[in-house]
Amino acid sequence: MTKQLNVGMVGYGFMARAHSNAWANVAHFFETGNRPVLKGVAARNTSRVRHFAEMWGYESVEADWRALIARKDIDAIDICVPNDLHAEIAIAAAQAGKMVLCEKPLARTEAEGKPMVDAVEKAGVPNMVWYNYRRVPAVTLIKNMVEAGRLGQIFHYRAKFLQDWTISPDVPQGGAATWRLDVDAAGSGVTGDLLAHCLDTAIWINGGIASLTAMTETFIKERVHAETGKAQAVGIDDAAAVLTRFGNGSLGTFESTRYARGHKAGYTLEINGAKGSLSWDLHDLNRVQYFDHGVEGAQRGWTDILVTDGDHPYLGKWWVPGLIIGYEHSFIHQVADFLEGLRTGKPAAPTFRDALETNRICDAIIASGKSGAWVNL
Ligand code: SOE
Repeated sequence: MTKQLNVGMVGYGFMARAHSNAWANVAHFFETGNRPVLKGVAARNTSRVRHFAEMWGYESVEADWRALIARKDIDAIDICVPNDLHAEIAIAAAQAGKMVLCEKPLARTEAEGKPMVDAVEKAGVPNMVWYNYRRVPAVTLIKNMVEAGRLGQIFHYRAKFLQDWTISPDVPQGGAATWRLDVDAAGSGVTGDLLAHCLDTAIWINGGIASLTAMTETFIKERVHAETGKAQAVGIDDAAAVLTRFGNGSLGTFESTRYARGHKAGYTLEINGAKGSLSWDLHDLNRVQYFDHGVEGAQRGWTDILVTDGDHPYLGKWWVPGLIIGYEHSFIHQVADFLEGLRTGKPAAPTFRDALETNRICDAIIASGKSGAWVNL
């Protein structure tokens, strides 16, 4: 029998739209035993949150997230606000016995994330962090192929996430639209915002990172703060380049920046193993490039796999082979897995505890960027 699962959203920005779309649509495509209902949304800006509620069909609005958490008719709290607010909301939600879903990164630092993990585990409430790129079917296919041993021993994992929207010194820091540039709100710059995605996918596919060294840079040292109107030192990393050694002996290279002119969301990854290579590009997200060294010499070459068939991950629930899907589907898949986890009792990853590891790696990157030293994890 299908149960109703009442969702309480905190926030109304870009990520709240991506998550709301997932909650609203998941039950049309995935039978998970739970039908999410957009029950309430909370934010301080009452006119904006009312407009958001109307657009997405939320049944009610609260001006304070505490009121949303206090409500008996809310089952799950979904946190889509700047990183500095994650911990307080998540801990309060867990203590009130709600399921808690949190936009990535879990927290600004590992130290801030630890009590969040403790709170959800103490309360025994289902929890998950929205690292959505794991659920792009092509990325899931790569994970499955690596796990099945198709690449053999892994030598290299390579990933980058490139953007270009902060190159102008006129972009402010802080405030609703540009809090990602304010170290107090975000915790870090590209490391926690972009590289965290690459790291989450990497440790999921290739296992844990044993040690790393990083170069980080802040190209623009001062920006006006949107809230005070005053120029203030910039505390975030604008770019990061990282070398890692994985526990399985392979080498990793990671890069993220908001200063790669022409790149808007250039997330790419590649893995090289003894038996083959696999690569993926977010801008062509339905495809996997596969080199199989096992193919007879004269026919050996890169194969372009269009990941839209019914036997590809998640695709059996969508259209017919050949019809592509997009960015928003990764969130629908994540919520489908979360609901499936409720049904089976096997929690969907990454849980808060899983995502704390990504925070730990991000902290090491920031520390190494300052010291120039290798960090053992
Ligand atoms: C930043 O521009 C951003 O929106 C990230 O915050 C998201 O996590 C990433 O998926 C796309 O870029």
